[in-house]
Amino acid sequence: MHKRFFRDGMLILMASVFFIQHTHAAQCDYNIINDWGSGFQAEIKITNNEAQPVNGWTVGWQYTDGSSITGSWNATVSDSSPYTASALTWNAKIATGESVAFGFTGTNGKTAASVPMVTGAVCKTGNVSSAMSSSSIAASSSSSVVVSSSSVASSVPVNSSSIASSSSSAANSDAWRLDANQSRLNFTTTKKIHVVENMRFTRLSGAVSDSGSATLVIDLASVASGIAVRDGRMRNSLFETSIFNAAVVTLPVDMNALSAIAVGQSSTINVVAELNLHGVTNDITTNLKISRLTASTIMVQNVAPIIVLADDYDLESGVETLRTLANLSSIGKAVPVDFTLFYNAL
Ligand code: UQ8
Repeated sequence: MHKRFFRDGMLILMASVFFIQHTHAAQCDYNIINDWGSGFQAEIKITNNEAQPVNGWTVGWQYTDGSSITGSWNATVSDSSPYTASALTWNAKIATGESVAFGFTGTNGKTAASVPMVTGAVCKTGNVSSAMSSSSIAASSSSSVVVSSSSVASSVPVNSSSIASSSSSAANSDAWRLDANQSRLNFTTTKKIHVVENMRFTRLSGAVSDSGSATLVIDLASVASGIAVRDGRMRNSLFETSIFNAAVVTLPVDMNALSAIAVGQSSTINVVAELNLHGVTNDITTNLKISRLTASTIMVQNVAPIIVLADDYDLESGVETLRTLANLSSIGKAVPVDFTLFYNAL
């Protein structure tokens, strides 16, 4: 009898030790970064505000308005709703006081982005931090909370500190939307030292919000190099589009400076943008030429090509794989990028 009591007691004790060591308590926030009516960019941020480190995480969410995800980065995201996202090896561990965020783009089911509840064993604590965010407390809850578009309209976009600080109290409705048919984004590759080729991405989307948050989403699966076999190899072996399907550029824009440009006039501005590519985010400091073509159309161009180094985005082994596959003596890892983007006023 005593023996059994002792054994059961030990089991309970062991179970609680296991529970204490392996239960993680973090806050899971769903933040809309940009919403351009037909589509959105959002992130889920997991903040570990407990004493124990988080070792691995999976979160889930569901849209009740028909929204769907078209691209993601920094997590493995399932193909269809209800969505689940799990950690990659490099962001599985979240130390006490630290946070991990992963991003995604999608198409809106209605006319504005919705904010679902984030669920998962890791999401133990939380509170609603802004009208455009939801935080989750329930590991077992399967219902979604959707914030209506009226409350979304009065809230603040959350992104990098630079964007957040430039938009402290403004609404997040779109001011300008990318004209995907007119816009172009090209890059130039070099192989065998002297062979230079122009390539491009054919699917772009994006917007500039009233509060001055600009987003450009580049669908990496739309790479067009002029050779179909090469496109497939670049998708699979270089960009790894099954994991990182979009490259995302975000930057704060001074909306007063933008409205000061008269029709027929141009202005050159210096910007610090963030480029998220292949799971890595780096700053890009560059000059952009903005031309107001009509009252409702602007054109944004690079003043000089932006040179993207494959090594800076963890792409060097992919370039090496392409070199081997095509039996080439060399492929250059410095890639100039140029673009002409058109935006229409909303
Ligand atoms: C109003 C206002 C101001 C709004 C703001 C607007 C706004 C958002 C502005 C944007 C501002 C900004 C700062 C934008 C930044 C844009 C950038 C920099 C975007 C990044 C785009 C990107 C993802 C570029 C790709 C980068 C990269 C490192 C690519 C690597 C490419 C390489 C090296 C490819 C190698 C190809 C190759 C030679 C393959 C070999 C090959 C193969 C494999 C093959 O199979 C084959 O055929 C059989 C061949 O042919 C024979 C081959 O050659």
